[in-house]
Amino acid sequence: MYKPNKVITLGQFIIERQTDFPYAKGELSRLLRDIGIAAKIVNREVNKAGLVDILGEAGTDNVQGESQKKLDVYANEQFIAALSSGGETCAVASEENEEMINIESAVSKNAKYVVAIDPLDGSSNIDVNVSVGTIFSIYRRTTLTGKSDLSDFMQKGTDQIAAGYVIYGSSTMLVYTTGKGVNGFTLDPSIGEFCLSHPDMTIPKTGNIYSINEGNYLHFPDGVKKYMKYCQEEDAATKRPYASRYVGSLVADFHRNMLKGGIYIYPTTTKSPKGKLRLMYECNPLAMIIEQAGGKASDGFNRILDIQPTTLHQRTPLFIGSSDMVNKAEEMMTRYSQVSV
Ligand code: P6P
Repeated sequence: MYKPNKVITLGQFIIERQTDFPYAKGELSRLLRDIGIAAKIVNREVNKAGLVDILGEAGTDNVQGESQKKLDVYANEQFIAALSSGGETCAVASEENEEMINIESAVSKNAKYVVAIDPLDGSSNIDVNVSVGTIFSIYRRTTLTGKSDLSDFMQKGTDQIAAGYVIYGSSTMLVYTTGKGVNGFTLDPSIGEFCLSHPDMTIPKTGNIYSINEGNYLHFPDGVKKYMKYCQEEDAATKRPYASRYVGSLVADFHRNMLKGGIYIYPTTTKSPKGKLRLMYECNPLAMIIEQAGGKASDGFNRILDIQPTTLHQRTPLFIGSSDMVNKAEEMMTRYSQVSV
């Protein structure tokens, strides 16, 4: 007898998991739905970027002083609009905006959540058709009433309510966690829905892929140099040498390593003495996801999720992926690059 595969859409899944939050009245579910809607809109533009005048420079710079691509400005606008109209978010902190954005309409609705987001990470790859991504982090506001303020965002990664990413690649996927495991949804363009395709995602305890920009080798800490040499040594028992895979798009490297096992490292360099990646909307959300998937995320010495933020756009070194591989890299950092206190 024909048994149709049961398709579970993101919306259905969120509602079914509502019971994970007995005290929630659906606000988080609606917030996740809003993010899914914006991701579908951004996906539509990413997929036709080569056909319309949406490629290239926007002629503006973001807070990091990086030239903004038209598509990352567009993506930023779409996610902020979706979160604003959804009414569940009282403030947004975006890589593309220097200051946090208060959503007045939501404040009047007593919205519970704030969202930190990198609307289109890896956007320099758009023009060459390499996968890009969105990364988001959701916190419960700590201020009690009225306008949100910076203190709502100055929460450790361990306080995140939910975190996720969207990868706009050979297929478009939304992967998220609310602290009860990690689930992946693939966009089915024929029905315009994200459908559950990767339930209960876990990262292999070890792997044989390392992702790092080897071009910065001379500027890396000695511990990173030693770990890279370790990855390159011949040793059949540990399946070395590992494969070097670096897309130059964090979400693409992270997602591949999640599925196959591996480690991604963006350490300090002379050009980025605090690391390049941002804590609030790149490292913390991916660290929550990787830990929920059984992996590990540190700055080379300390757990990412334990870092106390002090500014919205602060950077941190990032070692993230299979736990055995991160442990080995940390061992090298401790042995060869321990910062003398
Ligand atoms: P580099 C993209 O700008 C990004 O933030 C990540 O997506 C990517 O992994 C990294 O920077 C690439 O940086 O210095 O190696 O080009």
